[in-house]
Parts: sequence; structure tokens; C-alpha cells
Amino acid sequence: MNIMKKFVLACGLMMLPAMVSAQAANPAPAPAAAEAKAVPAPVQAAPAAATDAGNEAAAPSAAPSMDGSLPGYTPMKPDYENHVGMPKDRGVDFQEQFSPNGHYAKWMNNSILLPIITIISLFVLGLLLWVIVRYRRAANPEPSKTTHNTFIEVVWTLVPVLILLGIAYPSLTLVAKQFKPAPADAVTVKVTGYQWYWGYTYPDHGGFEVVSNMLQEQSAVKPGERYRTDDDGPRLLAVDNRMVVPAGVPIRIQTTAADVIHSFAVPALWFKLDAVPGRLNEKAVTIEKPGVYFGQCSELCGARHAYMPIVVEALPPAQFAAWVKAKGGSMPGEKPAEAAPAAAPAAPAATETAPAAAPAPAAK
Ligand SMILES: [Cu+2]
Repeated sequence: MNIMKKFVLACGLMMLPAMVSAQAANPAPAPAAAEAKAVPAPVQAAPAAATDAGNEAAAPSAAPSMDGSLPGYTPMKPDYENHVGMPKDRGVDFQEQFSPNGHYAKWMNNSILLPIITIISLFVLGLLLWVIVRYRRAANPEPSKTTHNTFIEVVWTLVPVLILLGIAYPSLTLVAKQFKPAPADAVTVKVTGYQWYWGYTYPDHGGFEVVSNMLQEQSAVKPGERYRTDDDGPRLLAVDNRMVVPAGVPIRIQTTAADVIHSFAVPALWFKLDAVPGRLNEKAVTIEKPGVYFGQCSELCGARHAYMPIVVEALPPAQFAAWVKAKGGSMPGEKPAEAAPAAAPAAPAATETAPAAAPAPAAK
């Protein structure tokens, strides 16, 4: 036994220097950040940004790209005064909620769980203090021999059962709300987690993908490269291309991942859903107010897990349509007009006649 202990201890001591050096190596944000710039840069230029990138390369003064704006779309400024969609210094509560589920969940936490927890904790503390003081040996030299009390036993069984039932009802209601599928006409956004950035695909709007990388600080980029400003968002939370969605309408967010498990989470929208390779998860959300909502990957996914923030920008539907157009996509209704002018001349003609012809036989 003793030999075993000594052996384990010796092994532990031998490994100690390695562990220390590994720990020292990990929290080195500066080289990591430098290396990160090299990684996202080629990605960034790849999909939707490709056309813009070409133009900007031609004109190095490219002022319009420095704030992420497009023709017909200017990124919304975050609401710092009211801390909308972002953490607050010294905040202890959940962030202010901007979705119906979020209101319900925050109400349940603050109006049901917290009071119950507080009352029970104080009650138990009071009992403990009472027993400690009243029944200490000096005050109570002759201890009671009581072993059973039917009334108290019934009470201390029934009351917890009732408390649990009282918690279970709103809790299960919330679970049911969260699992409620999106209506058929919801706007679909497919979120793909990558190491270490996000991709947002819009299958209802032509299927274009927006690649979203964290914006670096000015000191970390080369002259002329885009860097974070306060109009983009707080440090470590701002991205170059946001996930833009319409406000006030149901959104169906589907998540998946290309490499390892990530998790798409936006606290102010009460939204958190794992993004798992080879699997498509789905959850609905309705964002009540236009605004900019910040989130982060919430599943440890590798070295730069902390540097793949999420920015959801909810716009009034008309402005969302303008953004879709600026991205080269199309709104669901206007597909034939914009989709492919040269690709297939026969196909649009067919779809144009189809909707007109369809309702008549359907009506009969
Ligand atoms: Cu991740």
C-alpha cells in the first residue's frame, strides 16, 4: 500500500514540470491572436464577401468596407446605454430578454425559483440556529427521547412535494415552449460552427452563406485592414459579418458544425443550441425588437473557442429584405425575378405560369 502511494506521488512529481509548462503555454493570448489573423483571413474572403473583396482590393482606400456596410445596408449600432444584447459591468441577473421564451424564463427564475430558494435557505438556517442555541448541552442537559411525530412527518413530506409540483408546472411549460417547432412560414437560418468562426446560410433567400469572424483590435491588424470599432460591438464580441435576421417574425435556427461540437448561444434571446457535426438541430426564436444581440460559442471547441463570438442583428423586415438583396440573395416571393437571369430562361417562364395556373384548378 505504502509503495503504491509513493509510486503515485513520485509519478505526480515527475509530471509536475510538464504540467506547469503546459499551463504557462496555454494562456498566451498574444501569439494566439496573431496566428488567428492568419487563419480567418483567407476564410473571410471566400464566400459572400468574395465580390466585395475584389472591389476593395482594387481600391485600397475602400472606406465603405471598414464598417461592414453594403449598398442599401449599414450595420446597426449596438445600444450601449441600455446594455441591449450584451453583458453589463457588475451585472448579476440574466441579460434583458428580447424573446417571448426569454421573458417567461426570466420571470420563472426571478419570481418563482429565487424566492423559493431564498425562503427555504432562510428557514433551514433559522432551524439550525434555533437548534444550536436552544438545544445546546448547557441549556438542555436532559435530551428528549422523542422518536416519532406523525403530524410533523406528514408536513415535511407533503410540503416539499407541493413545492416541487409548484416548480414543475412552470418548468415543464418552459420546456414545452422551447421545444415548440417553428411555424411553416418561419425564416430559416442554418448556422454552421467552424474552428473558429461561424457560417450563416439562408436557404429561403437563395442559399448564400455569410462567414462571420471576430474583429481584431486596431493594434492587432496591419494598416488598412478592418478592425473593431465601438460601432461593431464590445471587444471580443464584435464580428465582421453579422447574422442578420428580421425582427418580429418567427425564425427557425438550425445548427450544425463542420469539425467539432460548437454551441450557438445568445443570452438576450434565451437561445442556446449545440452545433454537432453530422446532425441538424433546430429551435425557433422570435426577436421582439430590432437590435444587435451578442453571444458566444458555448461548447469548448478548441484553442480559439473564446474568439468566435456571435452577433445577431435583427432588422425591420423591409431592411432585412434590403440586406438580403445587398448580399445577392432574393426574398422567397421574388425568386424567379432575381435568381438566375442567364442560367435557365425556360425555368423562370415555367414557374411564372405555374403559380398563375395553379390556383384556378385548385379552386375547382
Ligand atoms: Cu466553438
